[in-house]
Amino acid sequence: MTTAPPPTVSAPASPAEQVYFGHPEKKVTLYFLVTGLLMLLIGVAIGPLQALNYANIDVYQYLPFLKSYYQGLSLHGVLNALVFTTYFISGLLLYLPCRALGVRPNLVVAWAAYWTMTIGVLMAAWAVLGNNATLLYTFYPPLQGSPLFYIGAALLVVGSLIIAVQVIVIWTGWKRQHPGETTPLVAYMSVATWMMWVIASLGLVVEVVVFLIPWSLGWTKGVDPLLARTLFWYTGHAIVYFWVLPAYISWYALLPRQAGGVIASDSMARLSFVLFLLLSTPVGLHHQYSDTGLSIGWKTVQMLLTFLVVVPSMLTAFSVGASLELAAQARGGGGYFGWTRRLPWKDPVFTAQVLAMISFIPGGAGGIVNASLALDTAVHNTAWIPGHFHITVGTATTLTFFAISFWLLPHLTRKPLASVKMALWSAWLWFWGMIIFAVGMHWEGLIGIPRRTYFAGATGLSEMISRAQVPLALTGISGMVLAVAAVLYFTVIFRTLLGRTRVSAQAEVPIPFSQSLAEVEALAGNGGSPKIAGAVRVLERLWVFFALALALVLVMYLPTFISLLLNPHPVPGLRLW
Ligand code: HEM
Ligand SMILES: [Cu+2]
Repeated sequence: MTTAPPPTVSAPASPAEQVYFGHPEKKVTLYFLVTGLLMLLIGVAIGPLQALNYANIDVYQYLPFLKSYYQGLSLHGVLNALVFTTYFISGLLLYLPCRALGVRPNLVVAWAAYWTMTIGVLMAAWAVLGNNATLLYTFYPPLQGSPLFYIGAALLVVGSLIIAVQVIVIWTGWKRQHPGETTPLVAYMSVATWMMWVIASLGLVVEVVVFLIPWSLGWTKGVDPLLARTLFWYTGHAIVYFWVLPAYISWYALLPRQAGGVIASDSMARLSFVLFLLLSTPVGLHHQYSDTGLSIGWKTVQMLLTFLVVVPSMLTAFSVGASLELAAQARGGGGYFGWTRRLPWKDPVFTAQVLAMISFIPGGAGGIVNASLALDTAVHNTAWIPGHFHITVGTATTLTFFAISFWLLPHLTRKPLASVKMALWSAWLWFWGMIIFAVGMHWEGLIGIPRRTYFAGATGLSEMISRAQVPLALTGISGMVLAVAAVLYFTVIFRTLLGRTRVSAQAEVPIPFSQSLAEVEALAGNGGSPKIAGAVRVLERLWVFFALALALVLVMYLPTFISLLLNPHPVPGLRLW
């Protein structure tokens, strides 16, 4: 990047306006991303204290603004897993598909989504900070929080759905204007992700709007906990794909160019997204193996469907791996593993994403254990579970979003990344911190150490704790490593955002849309395979797959919901904190 002075553009007056000139949607994107990162900053600040709690070091007594460990844990889980991700994804999956299609989004709608979300988050934050919604991020009834929390959560989801609808509408408009053309890959994957989220978010919306809000306002006397949990996990499993698919978009379609190569297989990428659209939602019962009152038959069927997700996951792993090998070969690399040395490891955008992918390997393997009816009983509600999701959403997604922020924030603001070195360090430390964390937590889980436990106040665990000294210490240590990683990361981000240098329009960091191998070969005159072209044409019909996904969900869930609705067991709310 050079630091040449901005070019003389006549229309806009201030340098900031100049940056958005031609692409005003950059500003709303920046707001989504930066708000999301601020939420992550607050959420992550509490994480190391929780980790110290596992090492039996109680810092909570010195924090007057937190009434309990569980209030802190609620804030941590909600802000990191629900709020940060939703903001970041909404900004990213609005901007990328619009740029890929060359269409400008309706800015009034985009800002309406941003403010809907923000008002919601402020309401929910007010409730949690006031200790009136210490519900953990799963907010299971009969725990009952302030209505502000539930209304805020609903608005957060509604905001994301506004973006979903906008992107899908833009894409259908584009299709009408470009009959017979294939949707650019990034736009295709974004639309598939949003379609999945439209179906998947239904459970949470119904749970909150139909049941929890009226109940928390005192309009209804009770809520059926099992029905609420089933609606929650209907969304709660699919939401992990809402978190991870944006990372996949980056790995499949942006990383190849960032590594200096091409996409190994465009059609494989499309196929895997169609499979995720079909398979993400109808499997939520695998979170409820221990819930009595649900049919073991449906649990088993959904378990088997869950295992099918292995197929698109493996497609992703091998396709992305092949893209990286192609990139390394283009740089002169060769051999079975020797090629990896030729990759641009000094670039934090690249390295953070590869580390994110590596963390996803044990993450996925652990997921197979969680999804198995028999094995899950050994790890259910133990420290194993947070161990698992910190290397999936907490690393695979979060570290990929770090990588994206390292190029996208400079792209949106034309401000160069403040420190490449510090960015690299933050990525490596986050990776190792989370690996140590995961080793500690999985190990504790196998010993039987429960999750969601304030050790300073817990009784009856001493025998178990005495057997888990080493892993508990690892959790504590990882918290300190992660704290350093977070400080480095946010220092780079704030120094970048507050920096004064802006590069010229010509020197703007480009959006790294990658070419596919087939495209490159076609351009070189070698032609493409007609079979692949036919497959892409079939996959292009996303509405058909959307309808199929909806049908599959109905088949997998309707009998369970009908039986729950016919046998209601409403209970009044409890406040245990
Ligand atoms: C500095 C980095 C982080 C540290 C040290 C950390 C530490 C922890 C610990 C020790 C727990 C378990 C607490 C318990 O069960 O009692 C936990 C829970 C959790 N963390 Fe993190 N975490 C970090 C970052 C993240 C990130 C980036 C995400 C998601 C994007 C995340 C999402 C969650 C969620 C959803 C929970 C569960 C909350 C609940 O049980 O209600 N964490 N974290
Ligand atoms: Cu799941």
